[in-house]
Amino acid sequence: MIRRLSAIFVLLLAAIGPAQAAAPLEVREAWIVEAPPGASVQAAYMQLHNGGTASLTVTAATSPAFASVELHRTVHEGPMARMEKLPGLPLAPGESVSLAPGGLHLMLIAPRQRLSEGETVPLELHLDSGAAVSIEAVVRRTAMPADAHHGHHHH
Ligand SMILES: [Cu+2]
Repeated sequence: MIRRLSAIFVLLLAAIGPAQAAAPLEVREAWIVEAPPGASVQAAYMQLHNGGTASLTVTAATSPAFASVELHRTVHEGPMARMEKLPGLPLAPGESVSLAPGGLHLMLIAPRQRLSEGETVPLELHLDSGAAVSIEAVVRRTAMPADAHHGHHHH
């Protein structure tokens, strides 16, 4: 009798757990710019969509392949471009946001090893709700003037 009750309890936990962890954030086309040897930062881009009925905010990101990850925006001031760190990226219900070259990006700081074209890198996006969304970004080779310049310091 006791054994049967505990089996039911385990089933209930299994049913409740994933539902609470689910996040309405949809992530597509995540990719990372292949960096030259010795580069200290790399940019990641992706399409974000809030498929839920409530607002959400991406508050942080992490990756086991990098020491830290920041949310950045490239700001153009005349001929100059600089990057600023954002505290979070809010998405209204149904809203889509592009992280794309020359604009919003994830700044991947201090790679633990050099990543080659075609490799996939796990990333985790953390939301204000406490949920996290795990994605994989593929490394691509491309010319990237705006977000990979050297006038940017992380110390
Ligand atoms: Cu940046």
